[in-house]
Amino acid sequence: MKENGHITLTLSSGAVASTDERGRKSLRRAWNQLPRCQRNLIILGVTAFCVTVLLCLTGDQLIAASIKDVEEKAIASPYQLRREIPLQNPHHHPDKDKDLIAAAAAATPSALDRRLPNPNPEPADDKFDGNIAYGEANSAENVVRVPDTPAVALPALLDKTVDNDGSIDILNNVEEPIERLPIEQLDEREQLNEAIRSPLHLGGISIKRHLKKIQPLLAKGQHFHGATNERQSAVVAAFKHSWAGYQKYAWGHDNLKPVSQFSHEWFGLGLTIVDALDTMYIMGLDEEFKEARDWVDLSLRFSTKRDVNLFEVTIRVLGGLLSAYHLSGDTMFLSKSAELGNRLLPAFLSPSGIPYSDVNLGDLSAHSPKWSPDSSTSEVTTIQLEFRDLSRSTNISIYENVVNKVNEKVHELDKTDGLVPIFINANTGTFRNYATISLGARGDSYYEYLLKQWIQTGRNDNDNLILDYMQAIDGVLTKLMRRTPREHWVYIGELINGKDFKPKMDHLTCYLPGTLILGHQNGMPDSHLILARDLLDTCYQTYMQHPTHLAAEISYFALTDKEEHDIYVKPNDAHNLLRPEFIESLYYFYAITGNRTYQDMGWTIFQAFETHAKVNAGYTSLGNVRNTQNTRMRDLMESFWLSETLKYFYLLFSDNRKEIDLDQWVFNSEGHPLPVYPPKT
Ligand code: DMJ
Repeated sequence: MKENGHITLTLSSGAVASTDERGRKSLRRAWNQLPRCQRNLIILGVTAFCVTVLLCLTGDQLIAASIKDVEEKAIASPYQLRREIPLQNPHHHPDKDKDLIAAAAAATPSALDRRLPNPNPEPADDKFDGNIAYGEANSAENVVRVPDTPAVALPALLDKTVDNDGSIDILNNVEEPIERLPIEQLDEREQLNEAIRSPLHLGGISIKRHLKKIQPLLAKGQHFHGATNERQSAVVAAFKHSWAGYQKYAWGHDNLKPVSQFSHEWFGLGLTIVDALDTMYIMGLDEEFKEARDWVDLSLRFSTKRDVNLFEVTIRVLGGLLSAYHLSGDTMFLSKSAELGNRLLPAFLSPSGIPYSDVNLGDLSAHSPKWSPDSSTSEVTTIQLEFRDLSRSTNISIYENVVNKVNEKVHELDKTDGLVPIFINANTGTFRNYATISLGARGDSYYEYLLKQWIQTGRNDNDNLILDYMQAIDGVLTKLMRRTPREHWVYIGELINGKDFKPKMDHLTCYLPGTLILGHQNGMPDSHLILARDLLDTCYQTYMQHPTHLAAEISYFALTDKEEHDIYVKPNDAHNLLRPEFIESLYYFYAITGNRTYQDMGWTIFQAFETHAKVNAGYTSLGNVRNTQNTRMRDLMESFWLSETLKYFYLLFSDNRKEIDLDQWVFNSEGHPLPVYPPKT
């Protein structure tokens, strides 16, 4: 003890500093007199002490600086964090990082976009000339965002490596992974927030790594042999003609304007390419598919700060990517789907869980439409097939959970004999009072997805989905179905204010015969089949009664025999947008019955499109189907022409009516086939 005390004293810095030569010698002597093992122990202790002091100071300072930096940036811009993190990495090597970023840039511009300033920034006045303008920002109160970076987000943000999906691992040299709560152990709201904060992650790790982890679950891909007869070849030729015009004049843009030979932008997501992927795959257009695939891989970006419509992007882009993934087995499509799925999730941050209609994919915020506080009922109920498929494909439940909640909410609301008003409020979760009831615009695919979701999930008995569907079709039969006075055409009208019958039917409603026969095939009552047949005939009439053999957007029906025609079209409703619904129904009738009459009906209409809609650079929408000499070309080739109309024509004309087996696949509302899953036990 005494010796220890002496040593302690002589080692104190002040004493050492004032000691003379003699003192130093006596100190050395005293040191030498100590037993060797004691000296070693002391050296070890002092070294450990110094190292600890050094480490603590440096480490604390580093960690403090790092966390402060992260927090400050989180407040300023919560979703840009990833870009900044490498700069705070104590292990990072600036030159190496530069090289890695450059390599990633060469390989994946889309990934680079997420980390470097955009070389082609969006013009400040971001205008849209589409049907609906989604460009302007909403007022701040109406916009929801995830709260700024809480603790759960940090581990995910820290766990990164530069890989093909563009994420960055700052802990490259650390052997032990950071401990984090497994994503499925977070409560649902936290899972939702976590997915939104880290759109390049799945389950807390990079999407790519997650997909590697679930390798055995991944899709294997399907084989298609291409056209086998003249009609199918004619459809393939129509597809190629459309594609060539799009490639030449609108490549990478949403749509083609085939008359002016220009592009049309809506969401800036290359809609035509993504929507057409699975059609090309099914048609066996390998070269075109490969080119489109590479565009998706290298150029499809979701990080642009731009409002998009949740429903449209879900059915066209998410549905298109997922379908391309299932058919081709290429996981790049699943990877893109997962990022997009995460970026769409802010829509579900509403108080009720009913999604907002608009999402800003780059900003990760969501809001109601600018023109109304309400979402369309069909839009919030026509995202479920896609979000569920994303969950089942990635083994991450959050996507399915949020859309199941929408199902539950809507199920609980009061309806009119199973029929729903066409507007619903995302804040209150209730239908708009006195809104119209319609199986056309804003109502249509609510009914379609009740049946198709039930099929997708293995057709469980007593599932609310199928109970609601059956009740709704009863409502259609009792409240909306009528016959014309002379020719007895069956049609589905609307209830204005939820009660006053209007004999108006959108072309959109012509999807219903197909859905009804699909339901009948899956056990629904014969009354559904009878309605399906009658309605199919009427829809055919809406084409055949015009000299162009093309249907108008909206048809009206006589209520009494005093009216001149049983079916008539008003001048403002006489346009044709190349819509698919009737061809879709013909396809279901052929696929389910094998009756080739439906093929012949489809062939007549295909030829009408060839005659009136085909132009040098593609196929165009028309302003007037009532006069062959004055069709008034409207100059837009919608992406659904490629994803749906031509796909359904092609499948309708197939010699093999099970080219897509309806027991194994369910088409989403944009014509993208997704797999049917076995029932959950
Ligand atoms: C497509 O985008 C989808 O079919 C949607 O469900 C309704 N509208 C168009 C086609 O008409």
